[in-house]
Amino acid sequence: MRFLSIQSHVAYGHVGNSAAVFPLQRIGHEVWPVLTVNFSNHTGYGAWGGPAIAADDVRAVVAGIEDRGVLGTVDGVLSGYLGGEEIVDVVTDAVARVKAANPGATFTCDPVMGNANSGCFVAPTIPPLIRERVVPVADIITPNQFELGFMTETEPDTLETTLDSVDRARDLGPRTVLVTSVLRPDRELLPDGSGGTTGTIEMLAVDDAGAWIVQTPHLPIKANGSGDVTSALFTAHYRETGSAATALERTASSVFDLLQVTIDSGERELRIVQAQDAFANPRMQFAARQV
Ligand code: PXL
Repeated sequence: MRFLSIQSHVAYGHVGNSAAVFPLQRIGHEVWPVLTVNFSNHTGYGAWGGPAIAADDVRAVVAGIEDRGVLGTVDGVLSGYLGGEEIVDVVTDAVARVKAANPGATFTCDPVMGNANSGCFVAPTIPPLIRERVVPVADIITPNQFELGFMTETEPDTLETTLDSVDRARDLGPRTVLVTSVLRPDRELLPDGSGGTTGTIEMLAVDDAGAWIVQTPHLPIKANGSGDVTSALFTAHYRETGSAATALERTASSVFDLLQVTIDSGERELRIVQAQDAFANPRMQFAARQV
């Protein structure tokens, strides 16, 4: 498949397209990265060099692709962190152009706003725009539980309330929702392999065919870019198989192993290249359960 991926680029490290492109390529897909920023590193360091790309320049890149006559061959558009209001228009305009040329193409919006620990970390104007202008034209959305709550003006915490919030999100337009980090208060503990226990984290996928959940140990790492890899892999596997359950299992398997490889390395940045086998041949160590 072919993906038009409108996301950040960083020279050092792995977020945005610098996180999503290689895993997609490694599992056999063509990716056309359109860069929204050209930074030295992700903003988690607190300082960085290089420019945000002006919205008109991002638009010109999409227009140039359109002029080559190939926009109709795109199977999916991906968007991630949206740095400014103008970029929102560029993304929705690109989606409209791709869909006009190929009505079967899908748009995956990762509604990046923040998380339960940090709260909102985008400009305050961005979340309402995502909810009102971007999510309604998305086919697939990949919020974390915090973003799901903001989008739907709910406070999901248990499985039941999270499923309820997903239904509301689906009423906004997208038929497929991946909730990337369900931290329900009543979640189970798992044996940690050395006599103790470890917390768990869940991912939940819902589409017209049903709802599935997968549970993994909660690894002690907060890695910028892991959500970008998750959204990209889920989209690719979902489009390839048509099964939310299979896409969920493959994605959970690959991302868990990516995080474990990263922890083992002691490095701060995701070990995207070193973990490539986890993308190409997911171990499928976690089974999805229908809920
Ligand atoms: O992972 C999302 C992301 C996208 N773009 C930039 C970022 C981050 C996360 O840190 O810094 C520039």
